[in-house]
Amino acid sequence: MTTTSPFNRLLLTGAAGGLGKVLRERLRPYANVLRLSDIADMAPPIDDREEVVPCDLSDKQAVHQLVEGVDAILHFGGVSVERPFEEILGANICGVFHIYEAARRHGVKRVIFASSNHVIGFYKQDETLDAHSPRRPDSYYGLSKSYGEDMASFYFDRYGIETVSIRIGSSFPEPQNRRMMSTWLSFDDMTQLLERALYTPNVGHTVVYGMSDNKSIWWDNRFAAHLGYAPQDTSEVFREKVEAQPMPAEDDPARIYQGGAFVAAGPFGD
Ligand code: NAI
Ligand code: 15L
Repeated sequence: MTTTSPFNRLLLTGAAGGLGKVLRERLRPYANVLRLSDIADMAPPIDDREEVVPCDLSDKQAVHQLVEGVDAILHFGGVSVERPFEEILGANICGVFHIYEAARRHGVKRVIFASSNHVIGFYKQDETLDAHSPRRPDSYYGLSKSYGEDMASFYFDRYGIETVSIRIGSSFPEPQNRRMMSTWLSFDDMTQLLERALYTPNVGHTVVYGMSDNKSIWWDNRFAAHLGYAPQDTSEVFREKVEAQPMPAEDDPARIYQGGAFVAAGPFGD
């Protein structure tokens, strides 16, 4: 039986980011106190139901202090696009380790991990995947999210810390191009998915694709059916606007690969 009574204290990392700013408001019903963290500047607390705690995810001791006293973690912080490996390493790879290790030491039992479609970005757009499809990361960024999912599995198997890894497609106010007609996740659907991820019992390590009820999709969420996620929005309402854009060339990765342009980023530092 699920409940939506608020957690005492939730931690949101990445609170200064695009999604973080949206979730700061939307997560309020789920926590008596929302602890907001980022390396970048954040707006000050609006009331005593918010705590603003700056933290660099690559700093193990700082993350340990950040996690003290929280009941669950929504881990959205980190580098969110393709960058040189060295930048991804501290924020995403060390960062996710620091989050799980702090969760273990402080007895936190649930993490929601903002994974990404870029863990499977090298599949073509005519392929349909589920959570058991072998990963095909399209970037150092995608590799870091793939590592984060493995970290989640390990901390569940070894320590019983449960995680819902959300392979977010494209969560923006509107789909910005043809590819996002398939990958788009509305903010309302994202919020519903986070509610399900926080409150569904016995999730173990569940991988779910974060997409709205789009018409043409590449992902099958049957292995996450226990979450009861039922998206209400669809990219269809934006089709005319999106299709007014020029069609990408036939050999454009945006038209071929699920990960779009990420498959062609880099190399760096030559
Ligand atoms: P964003 O780039 O706007 O936000 C990420 C935040 O993480 C930023 O505010 C940044 O300052 C912070 N950050 C970076 N390095 C840090 C560090 N070392 N220590 C502490 N904080 C650090 O990205 P967005 O779009 O808000 O995405 C949020 C999360 O969701 C990211 O983890 C991203 O990978 C994931 N995601 C987002 C998607 C989307 O469509 N918006 C799609 C797939 C995944
Ligand atoms: C992501 O993982 C990124 O964080 C976001 O900025 C978008 O690029 C999104 O994927 C996407 O694939 O559209």
